[in-house]
Amino acid sequence: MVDKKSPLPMYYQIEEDLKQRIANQEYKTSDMIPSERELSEAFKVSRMTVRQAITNLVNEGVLYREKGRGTFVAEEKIEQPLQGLTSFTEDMKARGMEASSRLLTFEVMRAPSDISRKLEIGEEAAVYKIQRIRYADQKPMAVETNFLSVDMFPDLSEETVLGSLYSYVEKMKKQTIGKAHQMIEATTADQSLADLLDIPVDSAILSIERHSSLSDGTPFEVVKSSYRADRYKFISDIYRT
Ligand code: 16G
Repeated sequence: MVDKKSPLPMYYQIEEDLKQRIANQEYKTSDMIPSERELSEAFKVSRMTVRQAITNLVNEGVLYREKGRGTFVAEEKIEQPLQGLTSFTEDMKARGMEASSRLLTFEVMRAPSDISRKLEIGEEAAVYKIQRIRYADQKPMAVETNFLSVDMFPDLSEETVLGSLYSYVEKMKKQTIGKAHQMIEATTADQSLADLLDIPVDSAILSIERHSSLSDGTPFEVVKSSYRADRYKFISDIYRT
């Protein structure tokens, strides 16, 4: 409920009330929430105020609107810690979800110049270009494009990359993965990415590039990933020094 005497803005109180109802499972994932008119009557506030609260929750990814249908409770975002160099397969397993992939591309090509530079291999050396849609419990989460040196992993196969690439590097190739440098930026989905991820065109995307090295410092992969921003948030603990 809202408290008209509180110094907190009404729309903010409504947001908190709706979030509480979602946390209590009064409104569950995919449930339609009451209409603006119903909410404005229940909270005894104007429809404008309700609309502002709902818009804020839509922008936060807590709710989503469907044209002509109503407003629904979104799935909770996956919280991905920024510490720890983990694989998609491990991340999903840690959450009790099942990781799977659809292979879009598996080809050997001459390395584009930025890739050969980042992998520290000869200009135009052969690299694999592997493009996969990554699913969590059968739902598309990301599209990833990995580049790896063919010289380094001559026996890499389509079958292997349908499973975990990191498990192949560590368990089959007996290499130790050391560290990665990662960049995250905001972009939007074009038509083809939107189709692959099953989201509307222009949806927010977290665009990530990772350069990973073995423990001896040898670069072994360059990965460009597009993660659904409606399903993912990256979190980290930061310390004041
Ligand atoms: C993650 C990594 C990606 C890595 C992949 C290996 C991010 C942003 N990206 O998706 O760089 O190649 O895991 O996963 O976290 P796999 O071992 O399941 O194939």
